[in-house]
Amino acid sequence: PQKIYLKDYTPPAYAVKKVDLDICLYEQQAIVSSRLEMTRQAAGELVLLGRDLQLQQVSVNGEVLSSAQFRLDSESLTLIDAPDRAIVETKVIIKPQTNTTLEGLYQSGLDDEMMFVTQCEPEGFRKITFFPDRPDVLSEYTTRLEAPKTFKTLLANGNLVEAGEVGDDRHYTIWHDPTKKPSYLFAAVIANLQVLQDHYTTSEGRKVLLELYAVSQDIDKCHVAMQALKDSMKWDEDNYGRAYDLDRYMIVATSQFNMGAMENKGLNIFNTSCVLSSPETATDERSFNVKAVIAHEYFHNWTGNRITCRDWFQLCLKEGFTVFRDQSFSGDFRSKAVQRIEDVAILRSAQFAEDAGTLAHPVRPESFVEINNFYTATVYEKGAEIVRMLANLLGKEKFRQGTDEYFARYDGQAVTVEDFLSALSVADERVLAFMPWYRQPGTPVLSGGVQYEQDKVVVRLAQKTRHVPNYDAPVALPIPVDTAIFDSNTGQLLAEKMLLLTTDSAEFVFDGIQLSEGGHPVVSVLRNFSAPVRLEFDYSDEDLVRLVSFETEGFNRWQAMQTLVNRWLFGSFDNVDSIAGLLKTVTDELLDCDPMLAARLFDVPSQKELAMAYDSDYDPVAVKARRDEFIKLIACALADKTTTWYQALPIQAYEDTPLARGRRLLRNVLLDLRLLAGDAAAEQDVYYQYDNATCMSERLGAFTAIINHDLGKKSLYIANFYEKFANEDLVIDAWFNAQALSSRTSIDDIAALMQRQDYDWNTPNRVRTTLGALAAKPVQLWTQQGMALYLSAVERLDGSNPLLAARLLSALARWYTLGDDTKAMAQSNLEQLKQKVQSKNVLEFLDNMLTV
Ligand code: HT7
Ligand code: ZN
Repeated sequence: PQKIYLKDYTPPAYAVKKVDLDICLYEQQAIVSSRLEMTRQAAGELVLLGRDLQLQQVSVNGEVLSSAQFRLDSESLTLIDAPDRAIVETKVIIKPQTNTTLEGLYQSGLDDEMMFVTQCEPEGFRKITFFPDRPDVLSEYTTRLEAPKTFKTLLANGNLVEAGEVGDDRHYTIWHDPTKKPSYLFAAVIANLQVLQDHYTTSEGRKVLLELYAVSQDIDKCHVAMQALKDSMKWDEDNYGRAYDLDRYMIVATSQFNMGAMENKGLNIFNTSCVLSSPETATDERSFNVKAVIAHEYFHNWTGNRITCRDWFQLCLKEGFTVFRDQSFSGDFRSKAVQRIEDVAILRSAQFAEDAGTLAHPVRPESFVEINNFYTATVYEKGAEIVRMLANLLGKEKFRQGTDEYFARYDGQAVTVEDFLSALSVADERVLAFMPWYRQPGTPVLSGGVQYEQDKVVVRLAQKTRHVPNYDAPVALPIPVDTAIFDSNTGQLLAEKMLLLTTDSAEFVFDGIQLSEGGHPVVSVLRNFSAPVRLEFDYSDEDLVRLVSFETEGFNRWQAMQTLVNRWLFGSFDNVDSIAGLLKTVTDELLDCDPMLAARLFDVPSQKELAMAYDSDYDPVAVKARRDEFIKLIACALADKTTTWYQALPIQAYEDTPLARGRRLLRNVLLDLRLLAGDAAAEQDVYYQYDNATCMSERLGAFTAIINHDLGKKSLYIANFYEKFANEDLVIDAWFNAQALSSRTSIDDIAALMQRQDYDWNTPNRVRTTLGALAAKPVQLWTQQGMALYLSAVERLDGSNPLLAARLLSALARWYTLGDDTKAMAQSNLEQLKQKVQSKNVLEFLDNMLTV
C-alpha cells in the first residue's frame, strides 16, 4: 500500500466554492447528484476522489463528458484538460444498505429502528460522491434529501430552508449551511426518530434551537445529554469566549457507529453509548462519559470546525486541543484530582503502551498508509497533554490571550500545528520550544532525586527518551515539573514551584527552606502530572508513606500510593501492612467528604499496565498471580473495616452528584474486597444490593461481583439481568462485557458468547464487549486458543469493517515482549493473519507490528 508523507503536502489545485448535493434514497440504493463550483487556484489536474461509487454521468459547464474526457479508477475521477472555472456535475449510485464499513452513507439498525446516517471523517465523503475530499477544501453546502415518507426525519447540516412532498409517498428537505466547511464535516440522516427540544441563548444573543434525536424508546434517555450540551455552550463562552454560530444544533443517536461521536457542523452523530443515559440503564461512569463526549463534540465547533486542519497529519491540532478542553470542562464538574487521576490512567494504559511498542508514532505523524489508523491515544491524549503543559506554563490569563489570538487569526481557515504555536507565542515565546513534543515519539523518562544542607534544597532532574527506530535521535524536551516541598515531621507545605527542565539534566535550588527540628524535606515532584513522562524519582518508601498522608495535591497523593503499590508488586517494598494502614486512615478521613478519591486510592494497576514494565520475558501468569496476591492481602488486612465502611454507605434514593457517585463507587470497591476476604455476610449483601438497586451503578456493581466471585446464585442473576434489560442494547452490552471480563470466564465461554444470535458482528459496541475483555485478560489472550479466537475475529472484520478490525488488532502491539515460547506462538499467529487479510488498515498495522 502507498505511504503518504507530510513533507509532500501541496495545496489543492481547485477550490470548491459551492456544493449542491442531492441524495435520493430508494429501497436498494441511493442516487447522489452533485454540483460543484470549482475554480483553479494552483497548478495540477482536476481530480475528484471517489470510492465504491457507480458513476452514471459527469458534465462540465453543462456539457456531458464522453469517456475520452475523463479517467476513472477505483479511487478517483480525473477530468482531462478541465477549464479553470468549472461547474462539475456528477450522478452516482451508492449502496448504503450493504455498506458495513460504517463510513460514507450507511444503514444502521433494522425494522422500526432502521436509519441511514453518514460518517465522513476522515475520508468517508468520497464514498458518497466524487469530491476533492481533503480538509483544506472549504465550501458552502446546500443539501437536498429525498426518501420514502416512512423516514420522517431528514436532516443535514445548517438551516432547514424547504420541505415538501414529491409523490410516490416520498418527501424531501433542503438544508443550507452558511459556514464554509471541509467535506469531512458533512452529515445527513434519513430516519424515523423522536426529538427532544430545548433552547439556548448565546452570550451574543442568538437563540439556538437544540435538538436531540433518538428512536422512540430512547428519547427519554436524552436529558443528561441535553443538560450537558447547555453546560458546554456556557462553559465555552465563559472560558474561551467562544459562542455558537448557527441557529440550530442537532445531535442524532445511532446504534451502529465505529467510535464515540462525530462533530459534523450543526449535526453531530453519536454512538448511542455516548449520548443515552438514565439512572436505570447507565452506570455513573457512562453517564459522566456522556457529558464529556457531548462537550468534546461541541467544543470542536471552534477547535476543528471553524478552524480546521490543513491536512490529516495535523489531526492533533483539533483533537489534542479539544480533549484538553473537554478534560478541563469535566474537571469543573467534579473533583479535579479525580478527573486528573482518570485522565492519567487512560494516558498511561493506552498511550504509554503505544509509545513503548511497535506502533509508536509522533503526536503529529510524518507518514501513514491509512489515516484511520492514526486516531490514536498518542494523537488524542498525548496531544492533550502538550496543550495542558502549554496552558500551565502560560497561566490562565496568558493562555487565554494566546487562544484568543488563535481564534482571531485563523477563523475560517485550515491550519497547522506550527500556526497554533505561533498564535500562542504572542503570549509567551517559550511556547515555540514545545514543537519537538509534536515530532518526537517515545515517552520521556524523568529521573531525579534530592539533596539538602541546612536551608538549601537541591532537586536534580534528568530526562531520557528511547530512540524509536526510523526517527531522528531524541532531543531534550521542555518538561514542566510542578514541585512542592513538605516538612517530614509536621507535614507543613514549605515551598511550591513549577520547574522547567529544558536540557538533559539540571539542578534546581530552593533556598530558605525552614525545616522543623530533626525534620527533612519531602519533595513531591510532577504534581498534578504536569508532563506526560515516566517518573523514576528517588523517593524513600517512608517519604511516599508521608506523601499519602499529607500531600495537599490530590493527584500526587494518589500517585504516592500507586508508587508504593508498584514497589510491592515488583518486590522492592514488602510492607503490605503499611499500605493497608494508610488505606484505613485515608478511607476514614475521606469516607464522608470525598468517597470518590477514597475509592481511587484502592486502585491497583491493571494487568495491561503492569505488562508495560517488561520489554522482554513478560510472563502474564506471574504478573496476574502477584497482583491477585496483593489484592487478597489487602482485603484480608482490612477485613475488620470493609464491612463497617460498606454499612456506612447504605443505598439511598438516586442522586447524580459527585458525592453520591463517589459513595456508589466506593461501595462497589468494598463489596469486592469483602467477598475476597471471605466475609460471610457479603454474599447476602451482594444479592440485596442487586435486588434493591436504585440505579445501574449499584446493579452492575453487584452483578459483576456475583460473576467475578462465582456466587451460588450466579446463573439465576445472569438470567434475571438479561430478562430485565432484554430491550436495552447498551445494558445487554454490559451483560456481555461483565461475563467476558471475569477471570473465571474461559476462552470457550467467551467464544460461546460470541456464537449467540444476539452477538451482532455489525455493531461495534457489541463486538468490543467480548474482544475488549479478552484483550484486558493477558493470561487468556496470550495463549494459542486466545489468539486464535481474537485473530479470527480480526480476520472476519477485515472484510466487513476494517477500521474496527485494525483498532482491535492494535491491542496486540507488544506481543514481542512475551517470554520466548509465547512470543514465537504470537508471531506465527500474526504472520498467518497477514496471509489472510486485505484491508490497508490491518496490513499497515501488521507490517509495523511485525517489524521489531
Ligand atoms: N472527530 C471524530 C473522529 C472520527 C470518527 C468518529 C466516528 C466514526 C469514525 C470516526 N473517524 C474519526 C471524533 C472525535 O474525535 O470527536
Ligand atoms: Zn474529537
